Amino acid sequence: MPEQSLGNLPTSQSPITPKLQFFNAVMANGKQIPTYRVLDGSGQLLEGAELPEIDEALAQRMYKNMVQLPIIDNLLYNVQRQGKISFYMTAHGEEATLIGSAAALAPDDEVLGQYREMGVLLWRGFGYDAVMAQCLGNCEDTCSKGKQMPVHFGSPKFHFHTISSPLATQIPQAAGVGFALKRDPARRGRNCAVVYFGEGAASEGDFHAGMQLASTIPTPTLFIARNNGFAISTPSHEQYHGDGIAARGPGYGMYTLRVDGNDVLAVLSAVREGRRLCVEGGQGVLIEAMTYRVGHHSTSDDSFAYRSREEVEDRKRIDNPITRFRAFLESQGWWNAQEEEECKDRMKKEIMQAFKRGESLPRHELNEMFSDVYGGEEPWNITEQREELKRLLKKYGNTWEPWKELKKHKTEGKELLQEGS
Ligand SMILES: Cc1ncc(C[n+]2csc(CCOP(=O)(O)OP(=O)(O)O)c2C)c(N)n1
Ligand SMILES: [Mg+2]
Repeated sequence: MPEQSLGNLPTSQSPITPKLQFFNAVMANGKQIPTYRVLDGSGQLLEGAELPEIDEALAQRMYKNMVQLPIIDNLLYNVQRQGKISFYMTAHGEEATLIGSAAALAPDDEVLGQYREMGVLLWRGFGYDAVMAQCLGNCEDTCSKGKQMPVHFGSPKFHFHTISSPLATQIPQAAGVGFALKRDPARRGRNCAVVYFGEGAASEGDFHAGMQLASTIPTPTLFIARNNGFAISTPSHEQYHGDGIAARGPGYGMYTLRVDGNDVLAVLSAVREGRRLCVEGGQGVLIEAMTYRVGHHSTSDDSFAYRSREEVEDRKRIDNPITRFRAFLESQGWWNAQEEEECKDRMKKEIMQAFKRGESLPRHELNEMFSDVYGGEEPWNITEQREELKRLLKKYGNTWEPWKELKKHKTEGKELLQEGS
């Protein structure tokens, strides 16, 4: 029997009901939001699923981009252990989320990442030398001229905004970037801002500020939540008690999708369609990619203090994003064992070569430490800090420990030590 209409309040479209009934779910019958998948756990097309538009060349490019990530990650993780770089974060387990989304975006969509999104930059052509330059902080680092911690990439050329360590700051900034794109006649309806963030970062107030801004202005901002199960040691079930991050999208009136983040083809389709809605509608869209952080949070973490080795070993195997996509490629006749071997050998050589080259280069001139920190005229505090360093170097001379560091810099700090400088 159809429910009798009791009308609605003058200020709302909400139908009036005599039933006192609280609700606590976005989906009907209290079900959780479904997870969109294209490939099953072993890389076969799921019954009823549609393959995204993809040809052999694109599929191989995506696969190669996924495969290179753990090779770089393993190298730089070990290099940190040797004390050659100060810090590192891997993207182990999240390769499909990163590459599937990168492949779905336009190369000039503005990306605002959290810190695990190096794969997006590499997809756009950043290159191994630039990765090494940033992580080593050598004289070729264009991201911040050696001023930032490793993995804090940034590239105007590749439309990748510089990473900030304070969590979630990129989220309202992305809504602002979306607004700027909307105001620019050359980019309106053509580009969006894309913001990546972890499920942990989504607990920050900035997440809500960004969602609200993109929703109400509205601005073409694509929100990609990487739900990898952990915020350092806090498991996601302690991070929220609702139905994940996706459940919040409709609260802001945003088109929302939850996707299997270990299924690169599902991520490709999801982000293509999400991007279309975002750019054509000039509005915010939310995608929650479900994945698993296989690696430790960072080189400063030992995750076996809060999760079992068995769990990690299981998750490396179950729905592994790389082996799953490889199985799909092989089933299409687009890849074989020989290509796999050659590809990995070549990448390992190229990555090691880039590291060795990067390691042999000096750091930027010491003076660069103080440049480009702020735009415009140099503020007094930077001038003061430069003078202080000059004074200390001159006072304590070359017996002082930091003096030895000067040798690692181009011109060995001479620009600061010269009389009258
Ligand atoms: C405002 C702020 N609080 C705390 C931290 C310390 N911190 C760095 S990463 C992190 C966890 C973030 O987890 P999540 O957003 O899920 O991203 P993931 O590391 O899982 O990719 C924390 C608490 C920080 N960088 N900034
Ligand atoms: Mg996380």
